[in-house]
Amino acid sequence: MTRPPTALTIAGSDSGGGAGLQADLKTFLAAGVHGMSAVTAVTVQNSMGVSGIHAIPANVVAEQIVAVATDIGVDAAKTGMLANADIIAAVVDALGGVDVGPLVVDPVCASQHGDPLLAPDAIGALTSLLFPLAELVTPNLGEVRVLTGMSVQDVAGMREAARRLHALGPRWVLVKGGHLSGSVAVDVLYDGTDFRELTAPRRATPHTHGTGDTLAAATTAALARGSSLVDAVERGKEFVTSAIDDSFALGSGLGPVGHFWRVRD
Ligand code: PXL
Repeated sequence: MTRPPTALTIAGSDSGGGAGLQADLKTFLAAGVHGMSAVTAVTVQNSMGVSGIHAIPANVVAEQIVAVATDIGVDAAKTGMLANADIIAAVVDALGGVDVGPLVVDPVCASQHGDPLLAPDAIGALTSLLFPLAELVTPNLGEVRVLTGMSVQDVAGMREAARRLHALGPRWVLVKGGHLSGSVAVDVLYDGTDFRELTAPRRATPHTHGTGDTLAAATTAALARGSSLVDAVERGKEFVTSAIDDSFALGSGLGPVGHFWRVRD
């Protein structure tokens, strides 16, 4: 077999396996892409929440990126939990010296339980250093509030948030409206010129742990396989919508989306 497409996730470990780099690697597998990881932090976590966070030394994060990019090659990359400003600076430095293809930045700030996954003083580094390197950033409305101060209530607000985030340097912005109400969930995709609305049915399930990571990972996998940005986001949405349909209870708290709906026989 010739070398398959490759994708790199720069993200934290979720010991419960539903989110973080575990979600990313499962999604890469389901999308037919060889997945690689630069671990940024180890979280101690189960379905009830996060009880510990151990950040990896920033130079070790950077070394993982350089090691895989210089030998194996990276067709597309994504970032998830980055933990602190030192790690963000080291990631930006590493990405300046190697080619990882298009970069998807999922600006992870907190877990679904509200546990912080990014130090509050790292927001500035995220937006000023990393956003300009991004092909796409994928904030949910909670992250929009942290990043812009905006409390978005409707699609008009999502468009304004997309405008403000686009001004920080990414080529595309996907503002995810999953946390608004209504029977249909609307996401707004913006490239600085045109707005596109992507819709999906809203599912009534509490078991959505890992949704954002999975969308960003499926989009990254499609980019690694050569899709255009709009096609990649549409494929990402299709993948995560089916994964939400396939979500399940696990432990006694919030269960994960089902990453293996496509690979199960
Ligand atoms: O879903 C965001 C996320 C990202 N990365 C890690 C996480 C979570 C949510 O819990 O644990 C490691």
